[in-house]
Amino acid sequence: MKIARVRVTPVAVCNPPLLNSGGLHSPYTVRSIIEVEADNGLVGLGETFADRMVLDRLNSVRESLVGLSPFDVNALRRITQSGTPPSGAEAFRFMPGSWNGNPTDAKIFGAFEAAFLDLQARCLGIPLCELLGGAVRQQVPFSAYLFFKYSAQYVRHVDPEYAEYDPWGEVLTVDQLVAEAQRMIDLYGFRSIKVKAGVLTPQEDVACIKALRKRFPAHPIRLDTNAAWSQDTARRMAELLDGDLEYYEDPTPGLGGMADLHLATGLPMATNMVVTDFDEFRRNLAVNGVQVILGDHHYWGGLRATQQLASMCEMFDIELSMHSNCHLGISLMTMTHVAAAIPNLTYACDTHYPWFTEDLLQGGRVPIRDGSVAVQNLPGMGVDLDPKALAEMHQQYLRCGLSGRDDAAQMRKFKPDWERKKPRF
Ligand code: GKR
Ligand code: MG
Repeated sequence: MKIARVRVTPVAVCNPPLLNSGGLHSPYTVRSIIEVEADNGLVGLGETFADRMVLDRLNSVRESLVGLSPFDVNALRRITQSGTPPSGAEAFRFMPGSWNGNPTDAKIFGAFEAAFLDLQARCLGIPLCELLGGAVRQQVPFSAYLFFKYSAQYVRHVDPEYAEYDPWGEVLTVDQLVAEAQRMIDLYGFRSIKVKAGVLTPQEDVACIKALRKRFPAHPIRLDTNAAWSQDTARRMAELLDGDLEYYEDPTPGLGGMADLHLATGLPMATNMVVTDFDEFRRNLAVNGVQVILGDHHYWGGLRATQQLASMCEMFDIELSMHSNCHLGISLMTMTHVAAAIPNLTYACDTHYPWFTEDLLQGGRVPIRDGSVAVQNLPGMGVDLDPKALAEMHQQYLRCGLSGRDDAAQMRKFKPDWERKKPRF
């Protein structure tokens, strides 16, 4: 069996005005949808970033994959490693204020590898997680990912591209955040909570955690400022938050800063900012900076690399959670299958999925029930593309004109003097 066609389609999905310490989400998030079609007609799916540099690299290797066996992942690795490494200036931003240093090759390989593995599983007629070693859980838990946000009504005065539909409204106070949590938990049944902090003052963030703790006493809560707090602030807030947090996610910049904070507070430090590849993993071992790593197959180099990360975490007594960036259902199902096959991924995974209303899957959006996504006994990741929805979201991509993410620039449309500061408080 050979690969007959490879399609990479950039799409844009409507994004609400979510805030983080790096700025404001734009009205659209761009994603690349990958289809790897075998000569038997089966199609493996993948989804990844669509920032210009990634999209160009995906397109530049796409044709070279035609004729390969979908089982020949080593050939895929050779082909995706042959590109020119990006210069520093080309490195793209994929999380607030952080220019990811890990090689683009890992993102390109990982994007196609996920689709290759999905295709392999479809060819074998087994679920993707079975190919990955078998499901250790049939229901993969996710967390309620809370964001502060502007209301659509407010942002549309400046940027009418934001969708009018906004059932969440403005979320800029403690009470509004608790109401957001309540709504998200009522809708999806989440059993743990993640708060994207670093937007309001640290004291307000702490008040939010306290209010959430009171309202949802059984829900573990994690807080993530994306390095918006200084060492000193993070230490003082840790004292106030004593016993309230499941883990402290990127409270302060740098691996060294996280190590000092862990030493000072004893709290488990978690990251998706300072340990993002295997080199950084090694550096972390030397300083014990973080005790929880958020894996993410989109930039760790695919599904097998995520499993390799899991094994290394197990070997070195590091815990594993899962990072999310804005994504659609193909990413959600890929995350679900790899998480289902990793025994030591014991935390609920992050997901942005509830923040979107669109998707491009046959049968509509992926259901999240009781806070979990179910692994279905279907070939591959168990979902198929709706070609009409794909075409419409591709048109949306062409119309919106975005080819990446710049939360700071978007924020400056509202606050012209606003600057990204790391740390801010
Ligand atoms: O979507 O604003 C956001 C998040 O802040 C995202 O960009 C982060 O990468 O979710 C991520 C995180 O956990 O840091
Ligand atoms: Mg994070």
